Amino acid sequence: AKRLEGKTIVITGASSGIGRSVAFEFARTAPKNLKLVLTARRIDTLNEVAAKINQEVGDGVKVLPVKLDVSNPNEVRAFVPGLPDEFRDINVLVNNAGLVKGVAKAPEIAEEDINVMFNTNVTGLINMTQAVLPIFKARGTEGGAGDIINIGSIAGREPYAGGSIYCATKAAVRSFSESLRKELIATRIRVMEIDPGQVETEFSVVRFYGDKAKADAVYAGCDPLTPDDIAEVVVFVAGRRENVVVADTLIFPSHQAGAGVLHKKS
Ligand code: NDP
Ligand code: 8X3
Repeated sequence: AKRLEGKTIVITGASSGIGRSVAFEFARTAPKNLKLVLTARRIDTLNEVAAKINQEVGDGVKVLPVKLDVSNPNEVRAFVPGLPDEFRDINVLVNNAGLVKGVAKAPEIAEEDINVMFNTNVTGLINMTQAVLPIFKARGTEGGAGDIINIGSIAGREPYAGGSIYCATKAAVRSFSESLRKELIATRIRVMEIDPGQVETEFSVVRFYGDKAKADAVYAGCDPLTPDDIAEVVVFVAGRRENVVVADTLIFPSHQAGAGVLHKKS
């Protein structure tokens, strides 16, 4: 907790699921002098998350909700300059915002779905990273220069039918994380990737365009991870000693051993 004290943490996609849990977990772990910048498109939901965090941990944590669509390059460009001074000295960026749309197979995949997945999961993540890196680089080569934590997926390692675009976006995240770590070798900036398996969030509801019954069927007979399970890992890697880079992690629930390799209770 001491190592996180006084840090400014930016989380994308903090209105739901893993990102929301990451916000709570940072606040619980370092309830004194932490600054959290919570971003997503649904600002009302972010405001509720911010209020709940302060209700739970008190006002030692300063929470700033910011409406931000990471798939919109203009909004990303305006993000850092638009932050109040006291929230601009960012230490950790958690690139979590992401989504899957549909289970269509080529050549039936909607162009709109292809674009929204790539623009959010890949271009959005890259643009956010580039927006924040100058702040980290200005800290020079001292330890603790800054952390980029990218949320990938098992889907980026093991592509599956009906997920070609989503899987390709997560493979791109993985490739970008690895290149970036190499590009930043002369700095003390840490690039860390966390790849979850099955986590029950709004992910499947979004995949099935709001059809809750179809989303529930994904988890029937399964015992999926909770978003808190992943949040604990995110906060763990951010809290390691400055010279420790948890470069790469893969986290499954116990009934999963690959993308779509799930043991379901009948
Ligand atoms: P949720 O749907 O519950 O949360 C997704 C979050 O991303 C929401 O807060 C949403 O906020 C935000 N988001 C979506 N599009 C944008 C955008 N254009 N700009 C800003 N924020 C956006 O899903 P999860 O919590 O499961 O997903 C979080 C990450 O975890 C994703 O990258 C996902 O790919 C990854 N993941 C999920 C797994 C799972 O099984 N659930 C497994 C492996 C990885 P809003 O709608 O308000 O913008
Ligand atoms: C989500 C995991 O396998 O459902 O990233 O696509 S999967």
